[in-house]
Amino acid sequence: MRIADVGDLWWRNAVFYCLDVETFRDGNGDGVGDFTGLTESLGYLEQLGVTCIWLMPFYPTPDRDDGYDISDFYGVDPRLGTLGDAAEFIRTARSRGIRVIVDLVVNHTSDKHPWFVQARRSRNSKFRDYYIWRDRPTRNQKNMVFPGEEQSIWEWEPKTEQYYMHSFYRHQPDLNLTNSAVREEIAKIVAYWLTLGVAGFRIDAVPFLLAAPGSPDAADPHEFIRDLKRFVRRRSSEAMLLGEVALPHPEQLEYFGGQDGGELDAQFDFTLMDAVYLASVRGDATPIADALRSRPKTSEPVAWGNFLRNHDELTLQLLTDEEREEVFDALAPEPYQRIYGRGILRRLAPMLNGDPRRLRLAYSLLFSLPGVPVLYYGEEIGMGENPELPGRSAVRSPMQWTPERNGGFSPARPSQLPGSLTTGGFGPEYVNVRNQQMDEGSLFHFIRALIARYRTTPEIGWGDVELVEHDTPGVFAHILRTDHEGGMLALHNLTAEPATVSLPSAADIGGEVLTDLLHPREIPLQAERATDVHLDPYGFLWLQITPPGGAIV
Ligand code: TEU
Repeated sequence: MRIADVGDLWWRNAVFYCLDVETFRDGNGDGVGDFTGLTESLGYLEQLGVTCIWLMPFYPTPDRDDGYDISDFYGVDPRLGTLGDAAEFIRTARSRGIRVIVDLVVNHTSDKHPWFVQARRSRNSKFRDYYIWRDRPTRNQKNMVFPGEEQSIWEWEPKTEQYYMHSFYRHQPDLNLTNSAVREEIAKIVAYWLTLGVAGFRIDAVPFLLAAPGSPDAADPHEFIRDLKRFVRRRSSEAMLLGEVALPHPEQLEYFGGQDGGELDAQFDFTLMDAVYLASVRGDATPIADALRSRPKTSEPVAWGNFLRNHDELTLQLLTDEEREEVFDALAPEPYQRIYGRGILRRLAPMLNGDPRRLRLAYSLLFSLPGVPVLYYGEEIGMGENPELPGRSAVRSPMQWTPERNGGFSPARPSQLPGSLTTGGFGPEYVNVRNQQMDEGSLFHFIRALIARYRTTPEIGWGDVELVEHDTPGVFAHILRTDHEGGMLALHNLTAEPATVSLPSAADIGGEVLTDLLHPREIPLQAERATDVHLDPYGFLWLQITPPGGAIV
């Protein structure tokens, strides 16, 4: 790979780690996680090897949607610390080589944001057009995000006798992005956080950044994202935009800006995430191969954020109804584990019954699929959910640091915590950072090793993917390379049975020897004919394709 190709696009092989300051670590003993606690935890994150922290919203908020209801874009929720604490955290992370990106939630504000407080009071308010008002609700309700919790995306405002639009909860009025004054506000917000040292933004709910459905003044969200990208690039040479676009691949291409780019730098791959679950439930690699084939090609370098879980429900909306039922039946058999008819309120480890082989297989896939891995806090130790917590909070319980009280998250009384910890087999007595740090055979050490390998294998983030043809349907085999020769071959056995894969000849693979990147051994390739490679049940291999005279870097 030439340096010129790599440029400054650091996010192409970053390791992202998403966390909520509120539930990560309490530094002042009041029961709530804070920036002081987070800053003190940086050594841990450095040891794990993550290179970029994505902070979920930490801004002042009425907290009716876990902080995604913002009442001041320029501040810090006082429960989490001061603006100074946040700035100090961003600086300290950077000095340890870890970048920070922050959630940019500008589809809506809280109804307690001063803009909305004024906008709803009078039709003549200068903030009225910051939001979307109609005399009559439109019939088009296809953007309903919380079926069962909200009946409509329109809410009546009795004082000024109009409806306002809210794609999410009724306390989250949608901003009117067709209004240039709103766009200027957003530019100021972005510029402000860049000045404080963040390296980019996770843009919330990108497809919703439209005006009211069917309205004549519907904004072109692409124009907005293009402008935002240009602006961000002018202000910072390194800042990136990672978009949450939970849509099928062809529509995602548009949010990269089409073939030529110019919009988002990176997007989460919801299609691939759903495919990984379907494939592992079926023990069949086909869905993963199909998902990778359907990824759109671009001439500009863009990045795909791969993930297994995030802070929301595991949304299976891109699967067909039958496929979704298959995943539901296998991973969320109980009705209380499901939500909105599309998602699962569980973390990965309990879904896989804590089976270490399946967990390792899943993370091996996450770190070797083409793109950049995004971890959600606690995944590295196999944390579980707390089904006692309401809705999506189930997967947002406090980080488990030690086996002691409150899992070492906070010395406060348990009733002061933002949510109670997981109990039972996934509780802190059994699943915690301290024990796993001391145990070389733990999931923590395994993920740490994967991260280290990922970081020294730039092909995974940068390379082109080739799907290897073979006759074992339960095994997913792919090659990542940036040049014609060499690269990495990964094999994943998605089944509970041992498997044998017949690999193409050395000439076809483009190397002489396969060097195991996770264990010390080599597999010579046959020059002219197939080489059989054996995999354990749920086994996997990362193999460097070593050309003649080549060596591990
Ligand atoms: O989510 C927005 C979003 O589009 C998805 O969560 C959506 O609900 C799902 O893909 C099904 O379509 C973001 C945040 O991740 C979430 O926590 C917030 O509640 C939401 O925005 C509102 O800000």
